[in-house]
Amino acid sequence: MRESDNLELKKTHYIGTLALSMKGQQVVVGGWVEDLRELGKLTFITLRDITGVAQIVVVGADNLKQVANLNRQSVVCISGIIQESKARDFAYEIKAEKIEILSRAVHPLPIDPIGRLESNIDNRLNARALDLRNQKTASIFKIRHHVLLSIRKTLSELGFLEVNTPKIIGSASEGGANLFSLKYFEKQAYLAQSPQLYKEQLTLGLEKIFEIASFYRAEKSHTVRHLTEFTSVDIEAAFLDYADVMEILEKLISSVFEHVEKNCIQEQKTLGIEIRKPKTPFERISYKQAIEELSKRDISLTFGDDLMDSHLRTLGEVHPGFYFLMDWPMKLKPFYIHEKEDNPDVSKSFDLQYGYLELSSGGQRLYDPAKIRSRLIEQGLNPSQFEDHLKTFDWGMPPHSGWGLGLDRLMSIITKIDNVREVVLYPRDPERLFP
Ligand code: AMO
Repeated sequence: MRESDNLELKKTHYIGTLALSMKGQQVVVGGWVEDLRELGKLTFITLRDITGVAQIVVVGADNLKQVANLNRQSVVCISGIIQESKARDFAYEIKAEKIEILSRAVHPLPIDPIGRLESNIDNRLNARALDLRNQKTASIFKIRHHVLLSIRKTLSELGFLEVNTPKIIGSASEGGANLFSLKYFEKQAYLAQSPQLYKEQLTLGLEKIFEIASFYRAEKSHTVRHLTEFTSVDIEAAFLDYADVMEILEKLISSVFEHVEKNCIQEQKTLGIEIRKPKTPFERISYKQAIEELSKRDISLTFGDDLMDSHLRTLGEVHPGFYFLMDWPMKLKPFYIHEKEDNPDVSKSFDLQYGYLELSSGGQRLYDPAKIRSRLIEQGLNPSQFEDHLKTFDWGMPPHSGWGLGLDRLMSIITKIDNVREVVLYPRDPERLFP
């Protein structure tokens, strides 16, 4: 509910910048009423903005009348003087002189945004904007911001250019399965599953590129790690082999943890977690070693069998942290992955795992168009649908490698929160299309 459009008070300070050393100074703060205690001649308001909380003392008949019955989560601007506080939780408080009520919260609210009353994840997601007033939820997204900042910094310093590729596409990038189709005027279009083909093509003009964007998978997976719209961090680099891009991924993960450890101290406290830089180098185990390890645990697989969720869970018990699972059989890998020269059944590919969870996959790419054509046919795909892509391989395509990293899964590891829905603002899964 809107109170007034004539804003007289203009916020001069964020709460996080105030201190007792500013005693006597006049400030204007603006935020949300987290708590309000009416004690007769005095009302205490706990006011929160994005940077913190402050105690406001309201005295005087007019001011007291103004805040009487003010619902929690209403929006106010308050001009007042900083003074010492006797309260246990506050070193200073603001003695209100002028109060403007900008917007009244209408109760009952769908969830308790302070988190005193626990709400289940569905109710929280249904009221996501309000859920962000819960400091635990806000901390997740402050950390996410820092993760993105760190990724952009690391990749830029390594000479990668950030690009944006189309999300509305005319044919599949990763093969036909899991594609969302949509009507594009009179034509059929799809939502991109990954930037795979574009990022490979861009290496011939820009050499080293990265993209951070939403991609779409029409998978009816009901797990804590699958979304139909997820954020992917993708890189592709000319003249690098798969060992080189694995090193880049390791460096990037390590820098992200280091950055968040240092820059998100309050957020770690709020979430009750300690974020620590993982030990590098990450362990590197081959697919062949993995199936040997599994056979010691009475799981018998032959070369070429895919690793199912249960297998990855067993491997995750043996390798609980980050590790690369590499050199997968060619037959399990997409058409664009390069084979090993000394053993064409084995690919130059890898997944980055965290325990059972796959965080990233990548590899060295084929860059001989004839080989790509025959791989497409082998996999039951029609090369004629890839002609726009294949023709670029005749324009001076360099050897290249890259990977795609699931940002939402990385966030769930950093924050130690299992369900990726918690670390995405407005998650999309087979059931959830709103808000
Ligand atoms: P892949 O399909 O393995 O590889 O995807 C890369 C990473 O993206 C994340 N991811 C998902 N996260 C949440 N929900 C989903 N439905 C989902 N699907 C994938 C995972 C996964 O490891 N083009 C290749 C990458 C490359 O080779 O460069 C690709 O898309 O963390």
